[in-house]
Amino acid sequence: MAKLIGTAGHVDHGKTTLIRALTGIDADRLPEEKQRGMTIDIGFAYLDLPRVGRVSIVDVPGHERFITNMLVGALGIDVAMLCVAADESVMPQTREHLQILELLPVDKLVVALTRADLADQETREIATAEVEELIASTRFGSAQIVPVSAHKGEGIEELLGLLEEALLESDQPSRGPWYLPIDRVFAVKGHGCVVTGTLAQGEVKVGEIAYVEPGRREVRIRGIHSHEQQLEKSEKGKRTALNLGGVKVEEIHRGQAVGAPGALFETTVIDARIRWVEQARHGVRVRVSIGSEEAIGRMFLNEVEPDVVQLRLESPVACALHQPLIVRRYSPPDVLAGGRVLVPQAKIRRKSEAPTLVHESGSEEDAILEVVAAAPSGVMTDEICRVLGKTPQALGDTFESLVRGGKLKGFAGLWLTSEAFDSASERLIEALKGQHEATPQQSSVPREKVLHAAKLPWQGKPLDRILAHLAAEDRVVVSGTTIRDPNFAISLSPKQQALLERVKEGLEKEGVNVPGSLELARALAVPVQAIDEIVRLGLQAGELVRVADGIVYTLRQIEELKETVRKISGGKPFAAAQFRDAVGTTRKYAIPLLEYFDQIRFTTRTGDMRMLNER
Ligand SMILES: Nc1nc2c(ncn2[C@@H]2O[C@H](COP(=O)(O)OP(=O)(O)OP(=O)(O)O)[C@@H](O)[C@H]2O)c(=O)[nH]1
Ligand SMILES: [Mg+2]
Repeated sequence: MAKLIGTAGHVDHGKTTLIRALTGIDADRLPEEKQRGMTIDIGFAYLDLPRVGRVSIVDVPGHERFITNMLVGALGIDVAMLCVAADESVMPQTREHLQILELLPVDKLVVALTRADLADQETREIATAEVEELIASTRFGSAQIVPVSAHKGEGIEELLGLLEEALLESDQPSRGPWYLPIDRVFAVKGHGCVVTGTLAQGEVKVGEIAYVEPGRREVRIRGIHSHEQQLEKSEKGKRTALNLGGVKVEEIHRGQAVGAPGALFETTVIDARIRWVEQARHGVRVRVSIGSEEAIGRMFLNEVEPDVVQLRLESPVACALHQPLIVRRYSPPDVLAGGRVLVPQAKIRRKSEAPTLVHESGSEEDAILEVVAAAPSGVMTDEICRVLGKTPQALGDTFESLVRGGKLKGFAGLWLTSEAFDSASERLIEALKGQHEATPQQSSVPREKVLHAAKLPWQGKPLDRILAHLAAEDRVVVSGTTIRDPNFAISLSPKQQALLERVKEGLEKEGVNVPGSLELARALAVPVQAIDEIVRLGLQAGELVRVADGIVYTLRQIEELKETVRKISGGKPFAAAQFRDAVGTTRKYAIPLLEYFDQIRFTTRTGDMRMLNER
């Protein structure tokens, strides 16, 4: 992987001049910069080193007014070149820049004691001592310090050697799909929109589809350039220009980022693991530098994890998992903390609530299991992806292998560990039994009631799938929006049983031409409501069968009618009229009966004929 060198240091301490001496390139490209002799925005150059090849260099401004631009440059660098003027020694931005570098994933530091020709031996020694003292308390304590003069050429060869050494030693793993925070946008005649930035991770190739965030704008990588070379691909650490198809220059701006599908999230709430420079109070207004963007928002602390903060931003930013960031106070803009993104799209939570943390080093499978196991009644795909900072596409294969391995169960996007599903479904069945006991005259219970009793939040499609799964295992019987325990039979009171017996008699008296509830009510001298009620219970108890609206038979009648069908069919197809005549009825009864037989798969209809399914 390519490494990016970046400068750092106080204003006028010779950063841009040193880059010119090292590379021959003037990184100050803006007319205003040339006119004022001061760097305002980040500038670029490159070096060809014998043992590492071509490396990109980003030059940052030293003036405190342009610190926001300095951060855009610093957020991508692997090896830092801190410039301290030998004749001026350590100054405020020397300290501030060093502080920032320490918070970022910068691997190595080399100190150039610049403008050495302006300092006598004693002055050089004082500056060296002050720099040594400054870096001693940082993680760059062993950094080399080399006096250089860009004007006289002193130390330039030595510095090149030290940079090469640092580049060879620096070891930043590049994990995850590529993305590039956009720091410049311009149009190239005949090519359209070009964006530039430092590729933050991975590898980009010509022809790929990518997304610009925030805004989820789909683009195609039409071409890649790096330091005037046309390339087929570019990699982490390289200054890269991407020619984007499918978008106009006016639609893209610095602060956005472009990345492979799944690399970037549009977000306003970020959980980050940080290191503190100055402990801030809960809810402090901050500036968050991330990628090439500076967003305003508030920082919220966490009592459970003191190194995890939540950043709630006033406007959306593009954000990648593990992306570095720097947090400064809104005003005065002092550096408060810096670190990396833990959850790109975080959920707003209270100070006392533990953030969802996934072991940052574990495998993807473990990470998913960890998130799923934390939610005993299941967690949706979106939520898992949000916590892990990955897209559903990126995690698809891992989900599949977890399901195949029997560790995970998925129901229309709701995921549970196998153990959690077993215990949750056990709870559901227990709750169902409880409901049956509470309402013994109801054969089936509304599923919402059961879920409520089992304290399970399942709903919608996942719920349908879960119940279908349990039904397939014969653990529940589903009918519409109600469910029943397959072993449950409703129990009627003696009085109800007596009335049901009279209704059955009334039905059987008329043979196939069964009376309706009005006729039954009249015949039995019972209110029609009572008939309807007992018929409902009889149906639920499985003692009556409803063939059509208002047409109900007893089980015995159905058995007799089936017997007739067996007789007339004799292994051959039969017509509805044959059945009608054989049982001595009209179409009013014959057709619903035959349709009922089709429905329970006793018969199968083909055209005008029916076949018995039994043999
Ligand atoms: N004598 C001498 N002067 C130098 C040397 N390097 C830089 N300078 C002078 O120092 C001044 C600042 O140099 P720059 O390279 O612009 O400093 P810088 O660190 O890039 O400044 P900013 O980008 O604005 O922070 C210029 O006038 C340079 O000519 C050097 O090696 N010797
Ligand atoms: Mg400069």
